[in-house]
Amino acid sequence: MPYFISKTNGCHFESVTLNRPKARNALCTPLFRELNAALQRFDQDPEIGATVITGSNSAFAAGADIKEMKDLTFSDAYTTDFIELWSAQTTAIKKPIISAVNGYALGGGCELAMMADILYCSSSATFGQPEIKLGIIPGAGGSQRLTRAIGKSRAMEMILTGRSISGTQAGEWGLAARVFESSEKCLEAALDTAAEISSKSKVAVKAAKEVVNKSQELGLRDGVEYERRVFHSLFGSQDQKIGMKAFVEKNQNPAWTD
Ligand code: CO8
Repeated sequence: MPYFISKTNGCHFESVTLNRPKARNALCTPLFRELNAALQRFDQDPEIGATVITGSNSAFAAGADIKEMKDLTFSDAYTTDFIELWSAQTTAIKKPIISAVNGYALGGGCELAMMADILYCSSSATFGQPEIKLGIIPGAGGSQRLTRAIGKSRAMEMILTGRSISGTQAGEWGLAARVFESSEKCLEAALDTAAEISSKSKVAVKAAKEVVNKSQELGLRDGVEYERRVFHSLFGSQDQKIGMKAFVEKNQNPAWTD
């Protein structure tokens, strides 16, 4: 059985459903290899504008595969750069990724959800970094992305105790962009947003993702400077001409070409 089900939606965006139900979608090596290979494929496909990643109603992903990791030695982890390639590849994707989180998003599952550009969840979702209970710490960016999303004190409490929070709380704390009353509504909204993003200029969407992500790495002055450079460069695109001409001509549906 494949580790995920991939669906092309009207040729414009892709949705990936993690599919390892017996292990609550635990992220074993073959699963994230396949997931990254698919994300890279979509990234290079000119027809596709965005990707939605989701799991089942009961589990987005219950973390890295503990059974696979339990006998790992320091030497193996260090020499093979365990995890590094996985998160480096996921975060190198240039087109928008939306995570639709229902059920458990724990450990590496929470980290995968946070690697997405937009995070939606249902109110009953469960987010947590329970690694401390296993004698380890988050290893795929959880300590950094969670802290940036919800602040140091809340992230410390979650990471030091291993306590989880609900989807409702994730919305209140700013981890999720939007919270829905059911799994179905959450996925539907994620697909709608992916469709909307896919209808926009691809060159502008790519540039927008790039500059927002820079805000996580650069200070304000350098970030604003970076944004201005990319903004200037878009005046070299066809889509800038097409979009502004369409506005002036009161055309609501510009036909993007870049
Ligand atoms: N790894 C391996 N197997 C798992 C995992 C997991 N993370 N989570 C669940 N399973 C398996 C269980 O072992 C069980 O298997 P079996 O039927 O063979 O006994 C099956 O899935 C069902 O699990 P439960 O019976 O426990 O199901 P419940 O519905 O009672 O509970 C929970 C669901 C709450 C999700 C529970 O399974 C749980 O607590 N899982 C572990 C959560 C966790 O600790 N996650 C953190 C893992 S460490 C991590 O992610 C480090 C991140 C490093 C970077 C990321 C790299 C990929």
